[in-house]
Amino acid sequence: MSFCSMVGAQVLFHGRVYGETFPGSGKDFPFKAVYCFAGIDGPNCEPLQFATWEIDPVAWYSMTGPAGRYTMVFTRPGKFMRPIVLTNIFTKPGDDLHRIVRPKFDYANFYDGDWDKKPASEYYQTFVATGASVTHVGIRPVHDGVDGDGPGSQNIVVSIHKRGSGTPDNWPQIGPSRIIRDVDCGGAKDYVYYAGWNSGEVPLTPGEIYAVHLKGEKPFQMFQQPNDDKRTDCYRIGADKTGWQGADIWMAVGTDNDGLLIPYNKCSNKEYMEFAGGSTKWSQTYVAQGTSLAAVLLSAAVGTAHPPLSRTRLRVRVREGGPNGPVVGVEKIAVGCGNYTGDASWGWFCAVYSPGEVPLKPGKTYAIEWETMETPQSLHDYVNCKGVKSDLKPGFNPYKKVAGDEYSLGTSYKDGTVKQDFDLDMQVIEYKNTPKDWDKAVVQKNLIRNGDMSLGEVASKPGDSGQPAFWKSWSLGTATSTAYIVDDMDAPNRLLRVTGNPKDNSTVDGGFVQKVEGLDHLETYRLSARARCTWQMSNNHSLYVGYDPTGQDTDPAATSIVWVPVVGTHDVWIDFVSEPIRPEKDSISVWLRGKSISPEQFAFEADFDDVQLCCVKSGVPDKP
Ligand SMILES: [Ca+2]
Ligand SMILES: [Ca+2]
Ligand SMILES: [Ca+2]
Repeated sequence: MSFCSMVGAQVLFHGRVYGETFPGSGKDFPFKAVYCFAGIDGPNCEPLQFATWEIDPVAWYSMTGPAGRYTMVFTRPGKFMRPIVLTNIFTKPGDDLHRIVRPKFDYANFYDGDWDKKPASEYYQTFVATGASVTHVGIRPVHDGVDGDGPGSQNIVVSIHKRGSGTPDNWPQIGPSRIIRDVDCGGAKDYVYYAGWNSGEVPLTPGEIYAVHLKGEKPFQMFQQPNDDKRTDCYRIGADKTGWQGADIWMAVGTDNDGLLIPYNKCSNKEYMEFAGGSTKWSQTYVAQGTSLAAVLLSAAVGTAHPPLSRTRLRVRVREGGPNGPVVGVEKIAVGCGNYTGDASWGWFCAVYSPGEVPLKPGKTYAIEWETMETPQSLHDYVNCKGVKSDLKPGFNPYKKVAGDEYSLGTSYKDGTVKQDFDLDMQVIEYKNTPKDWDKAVVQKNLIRNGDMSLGEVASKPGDSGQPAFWKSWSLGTATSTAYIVDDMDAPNRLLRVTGNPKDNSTVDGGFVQKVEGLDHLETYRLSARARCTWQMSNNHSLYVGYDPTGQDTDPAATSIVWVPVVGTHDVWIDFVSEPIRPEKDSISVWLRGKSISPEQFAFEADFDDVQLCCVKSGVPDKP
């Protein structure tokens, strides 16, 4: 289903990408230059894109586009932030969603107010695993200038070790090492460096203790946060001191702890090194680990006479078995995000997927095929900053993976068919679990109180209306009666009933209302109920379930109430499920309504039971 044809008011996504500076600090750490993509379901929507700001307002993002069901991806291949994926973001025209997004690390300490005063040749930083394998490590060496201009450029080897006996230098290594090249922290240079792994390369057991080992060619220093918390600590090896540091160093460790898998990761922080070659189409094969795609990213540039990446779209197809295999799932559109100088543009293309749009079989080979969808028509008005007019030639030039970051289980294909002996610089993010009908998934916690109508003083004799707990009755018609009763056809089940027989221009029109508080404007909620009526639904007799996103529960005539007719067969329970509802602030009121304007041989009865309001699941699926 595609909502892209909608016009009119658009949706605004904005906010920040923040981490916590160190556990318990309560201070936000800004994630700069993170690529944000938001895409609607289906084949025909070009994703929105943005890169978080590096200057004030730092870590800020802002995207607008048409309403629909969005999947959002925050990632920066080649940098240390573990990607964030949000799903089931149901939006309507005019929605304004200000959201702080936070990555979920196994270890994160970004404190730069102190540092190890003496250089060490090796550091071991311990962490407690919550995920199944390591994919991201970020480090930030420092040099205080006391001993000159710093150690100069060097390579640092990063490896992961599982706790064993003795000090961490005796712990066994898990998975392959990575080399971070050209680490230089002299003078004012205190950059962040990164090493990555594909999911599964460095397997972890959640709950166990591991250490990230850094070994330089020359002694170096690290930012650190001194603390007494021995749950994590740093062990250093150096001329001045070998032993536990009583501090945690500036480091981030991202793992498969979020329902995502990254079977094809960018494992080096070196970017934009060597071109693969200009073409209108490129493919790369890889082996899936998850059950459906979440996002695919490709590092590429476009020519000087071509519009920038942010205005360039690629069609993305996933082919089973290899570059000539059948297309699996939905073909999507990728958009670029990155750098633009006015006549040169490079960065990353990304297509985003909701769970199940491209189903995958773990262990099977797939080809990701990228093909430009630009045409002479879409290019013809472009003029670059040097006055060069578009050459009307669509195409793009991907970057190769850099040396030391080869992908062994696949390769690339120029023009989608000509096999190459190198891999494209990409990142593939998958969902580990793909439950059926994820678009309907809700958190199984009923936010309505007494939704099954089991609580209250039930009507005990004719003429008594009873009093259900937490529900208020309301009426707009003079012939309305409301009652809380035992269903005499299904005792001892209790339900709410609206009844009456309108005569002499009177009407039955009323029901029950409940206000639900403590909700979140950033979430949506589904309302469900069952309802039953003694007469066929018509202009004379009708059942409604209503909701008011303002949360008001005093005015049944308010235009803010959305009344949805319950449609079905009379004298049979009808199941009702609403669309996702977004509260204007922090509450929604739920309205049950029976209406009858025509006298009949016997009374109109509208029954309601089992009302639920449940939060729509908007994260990554956590179960199959
Ligand atoms: Ca500690
Ligand atoms: Ca390869
Ligand atoms: Ca009941």
